[in-house]
Amino acid sequence: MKTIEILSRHPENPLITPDDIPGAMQVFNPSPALFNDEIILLVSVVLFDCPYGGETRVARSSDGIHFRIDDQPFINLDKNVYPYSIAHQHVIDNRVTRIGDDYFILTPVATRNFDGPCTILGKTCDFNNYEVIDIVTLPRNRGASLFPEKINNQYFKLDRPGGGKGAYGAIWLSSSPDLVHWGRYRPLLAPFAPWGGTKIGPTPPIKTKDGWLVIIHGVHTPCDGPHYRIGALLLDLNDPCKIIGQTRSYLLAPEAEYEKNGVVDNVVFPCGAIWRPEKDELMLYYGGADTCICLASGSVEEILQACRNYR
Ligand code: BMA
Repeated sequence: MKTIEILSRHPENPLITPDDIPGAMQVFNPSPALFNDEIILLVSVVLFDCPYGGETRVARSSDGIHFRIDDQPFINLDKNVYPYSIAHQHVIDNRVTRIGDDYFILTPVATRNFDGPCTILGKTCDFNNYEVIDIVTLPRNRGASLFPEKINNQYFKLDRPGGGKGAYGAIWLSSSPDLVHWGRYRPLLAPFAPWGGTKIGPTPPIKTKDGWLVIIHGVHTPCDGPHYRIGALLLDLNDPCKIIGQTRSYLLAPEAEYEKNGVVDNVVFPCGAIWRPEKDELMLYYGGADTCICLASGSVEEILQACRNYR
């Protein structure tokens, strides 16, 4: 099994490293959005003087390659306000989805003494002000990702319950009339051998003519520890419970030095991607070895073909 050769790494990778943020040990797992003429990344940052938790910063760029990074955290949960009083300070790995003029953000937030991360829904219209909305998953749930529009008059989200040490993490689907009350849970995809047998996780679906394209990560754990790779799924446009395509192999695996060696070795980790239909280009920003931020890009048409043909 080898990488499906569609995505190319940007020659300036890694685009963002801890050297770009004073006091940072890690800057990783970016969630991308197109905002006006800029590419925004919500980046996960761990500082040396806050070793037990990470924060989210906004990075902004006009060319998608060179980023300016805000010097303050973007998401500040008020620990004096119930229920956010249970939130631990680890606020990373966001998934952003634009719906209308708002950008909705799902954040898996660690909880102290409350059984692991639950997902908080918030929103912004300018990437300066963050407004918290509610907790929208029970704990042990990472990677929840919203679809960008209603389907049959309901909002949909992908979830990754389970996970954690020694556990098994599958992808589920749920729907909601208002983004806050969720139900009609449906199992979508179980972990699969050989490269996603430990756990898998979603990112926000991208609408294409052939179906909802979902970039996923898959984890395989040989004796040298977990290896994180990236693949894709294709879901039916009208009935997203139906998987109509899937890459058999992966689109990206830890092969470059900055993906193989870092704070956590052998990790390429996606939290979303930007599609430029006019150029048939997917811009996949991802974390390398939980240490830096990288870009790989390639043809969406070829990724769709790989999904349809189970390549
Ligand atoms: C996952 C998350 C990610 C991280 C990955 C690899 O469980 O914690 O933030 O990139 O593990 O360490």
